[in-house]
Amino acid sequence: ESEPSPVADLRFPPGFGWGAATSAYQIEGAAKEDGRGESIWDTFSRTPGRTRNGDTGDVAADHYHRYAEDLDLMRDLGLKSYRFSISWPRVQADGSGVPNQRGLDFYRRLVDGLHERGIAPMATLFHWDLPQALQDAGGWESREVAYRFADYADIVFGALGDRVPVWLTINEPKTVVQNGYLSGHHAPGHRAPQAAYLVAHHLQLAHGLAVRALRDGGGTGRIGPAFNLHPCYPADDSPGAAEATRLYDGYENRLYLDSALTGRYPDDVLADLGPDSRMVRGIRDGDLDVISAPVDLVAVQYYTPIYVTADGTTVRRWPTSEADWQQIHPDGMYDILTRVTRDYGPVPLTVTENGLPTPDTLAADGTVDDAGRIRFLRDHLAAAHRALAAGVPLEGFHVWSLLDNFEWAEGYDQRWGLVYVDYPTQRRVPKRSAHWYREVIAAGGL
Ligand code: PNW
Repeated sequence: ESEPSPVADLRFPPGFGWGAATSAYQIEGAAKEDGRGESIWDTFSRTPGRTRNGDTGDVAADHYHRYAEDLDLMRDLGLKSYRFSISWPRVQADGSGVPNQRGLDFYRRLVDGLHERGIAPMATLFHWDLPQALQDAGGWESREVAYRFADYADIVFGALGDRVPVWLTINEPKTVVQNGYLSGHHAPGHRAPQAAYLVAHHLQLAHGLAVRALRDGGGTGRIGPAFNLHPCYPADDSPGAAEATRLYDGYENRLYLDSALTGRYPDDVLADLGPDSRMVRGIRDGDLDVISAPVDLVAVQYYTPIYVTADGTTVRRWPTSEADWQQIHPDGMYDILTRVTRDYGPVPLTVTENGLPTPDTLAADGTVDDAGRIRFLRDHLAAAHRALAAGVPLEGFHVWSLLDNFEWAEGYDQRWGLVYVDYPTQRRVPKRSAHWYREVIAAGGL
């Protein structure tokens, strides 16, 4: 394991957005404070059997109270960009109606603290914590929720728009579809394929309505979607595998990219869903114009490739991380970034998540040695650098995650942070990877 030399061989452009990412429910805690309402993740995580060890985000990394200390950690790392999410039920407890000023004030303090430390805020409007009241009214299966989201976005733009240069609309619509409505291992925990793709359409609609709300409100910030993209490769050389991979790619990537960036849903996916599917019946005239409202950037989250066989199942090709769904394949970063640029043109891209869980422990000498994270990030940054060299307009790279946090159904067992959180004491300990990342940022590359 060699540490980087102070002079970088792989230089990133000046102004590159070296960053780290988090989300509200995963770090904030303070679940009942300052007028916060309940979200579907409160309900889900408090339901026995849904999360590992019954873990919830009630306390998480207690960031709501410790944000000032966390801002200092970011400054010490030398971050240029910090991606966080805004909790809708802190802003509107029931997902509609008058805003809760105390909730907005928290994000104002956070954003001001970032500026004071020279870090650019990047705010995600929705990272899965839907107000429970809206779920009770049908959740994302209800078209109405997309309009409620636009109202919420408008409130947030009004409160913070002057201080947030980059907005992301919906975090990973695909994960809501696949985990929330197909496998059911995320909130709201349904297994309903017909509902799932209607949800996809309403999430895309919500994205477009929020873009429109920013423009209509005269907002000066930039805005875009945040997609987790999976490069899909055939598992073998058979024509059947190639064909199955194409459709798989439609569901994983083109469903979201095509609708948002070209104003069309992919024909193969629509045909596969069928004209009587709830999604296809739920598309109204004009929806795709809303969904494809011009964006300023596309946020790309890359974790793993997928290898598809002729019968449409998947196989494992590379070693996995502690997350069983994650195969470690840095070339996938290059492939997915160059593909987005090739297929959708020169829209600016930023990597908003990349990382892995490691089996970290706090040693007696107070250090945390996560050599696996250093190797992983080095290899993925090198792949991102190759994409830059190939002409991809890549603006930044955000490690998932700044802090160890509530990893959804996996609870606190998986540690994804650059910074270790000792949950009993809430002490923060920068891991070896954090020290390494600080030097990468200072050197401007690897
Ligand atoms: C993302 N997959 O979720 C989320 O945006 C984060 O909140 C989460 O903590 C992080 O990645 C790590 O899981 C994903 O199956 C969930 O490929 C599933 C997948 C990818 C990302």
